Amino acid sequence: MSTQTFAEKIAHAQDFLPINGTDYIEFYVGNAKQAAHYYKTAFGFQSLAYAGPETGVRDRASYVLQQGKIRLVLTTGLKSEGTITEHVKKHGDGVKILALWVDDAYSAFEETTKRGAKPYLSPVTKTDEYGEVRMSGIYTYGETVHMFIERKNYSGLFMPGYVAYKSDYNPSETGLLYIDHCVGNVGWNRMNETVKWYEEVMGFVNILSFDDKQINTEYSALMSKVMSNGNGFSKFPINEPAEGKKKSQIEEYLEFYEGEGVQHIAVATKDILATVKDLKARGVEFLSAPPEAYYNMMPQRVGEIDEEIAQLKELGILVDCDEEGYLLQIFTKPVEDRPTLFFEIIQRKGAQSFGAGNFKALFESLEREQELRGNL
Ligand code: TYF
Ligand code: FE
Repeated sequence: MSTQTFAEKIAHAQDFLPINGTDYIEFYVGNAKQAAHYYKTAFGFQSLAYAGPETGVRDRASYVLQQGKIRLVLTTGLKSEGTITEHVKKHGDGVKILALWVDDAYSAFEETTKRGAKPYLSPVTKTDEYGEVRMSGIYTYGETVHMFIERKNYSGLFMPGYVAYKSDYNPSETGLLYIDHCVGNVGWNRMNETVKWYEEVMGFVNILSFDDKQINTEYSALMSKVMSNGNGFSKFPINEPAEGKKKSQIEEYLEFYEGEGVQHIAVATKDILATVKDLKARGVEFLSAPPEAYYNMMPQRVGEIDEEIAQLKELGILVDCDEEGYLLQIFTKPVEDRPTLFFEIIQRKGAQSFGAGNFKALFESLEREQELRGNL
């Protein structure tokens, strides 16, 4: 382990692409109305904005939900033909767009495409009575897209083209605050290329790496490298499968998603005990708790923590530490029938790492599930 702090590691990042954080995450799904209901009911997202036939959009319907600083857009195609429906046919429900809040969407497009990014959307300015939003987009791994959103002068709910999504059904929030990181799974031997892409095209730096020796347990094999921008607001770990005793969980993802894509979205809370209790009561399914031994070892492994271990154990929450502090995390089961996208709930207490010390404990339970699906 390096002794450099997180701040020292990201100090080398380049600043041709200033990013203020995640703007929104857009899912392409088979039924956006039901997906919106699920994210409201199960995760406590609030109704924000809507676009669809009622607002003059003929080919799609999009529901925008918000909680803390997190915005989710759930989009479905309304015709058998079209990019949304085709995306869903191939990948199932999944993340299409990781949108980044930038200072300048035009320069973001120019700076990244001149460094080799494949264009998705040339810069456009959209206006309504609340001001203007400027946006552009480029492809990252697979069919996944980074949109650049500039909203300096915009006071509307979401962006031009959307109206208020009014609903009488408003379940309470669950304490989700912001996107901590989003992880991508890439194909065999695609790690180096992808890391180089984030370095060269986005000006990011590689702040952490785990090779297949560290993550090649009896249970799974993968490599992971974390890419971060210069202020740490935008963090994209990348996973590549590795050869192991059994089929890598990353390979299982690639088969079922039929390509590269977003593996998990990590959302931050400042009270993981309350958040996870609430999510469980609403029917969110988490990976099974690690074995008893994991919690017996915890005082030795992570030292003193604020939380009661008995409570962590009851909820199956994992703890890991680094030189700067500790973190608490837990992973949901995949949120679709294909074993693809899942969520992570994370609370940081100083630690800026990602829980590598939990890999083995997690993989044990992940692969208990993989085995049940007959894919081991
Ligand atoms: O984003 C990441 O890289 C971590 C990976 O028990 C991870 O979420 C996976 C499982 C685990 C700890 C960390
Ligand atoms: Fe994570």
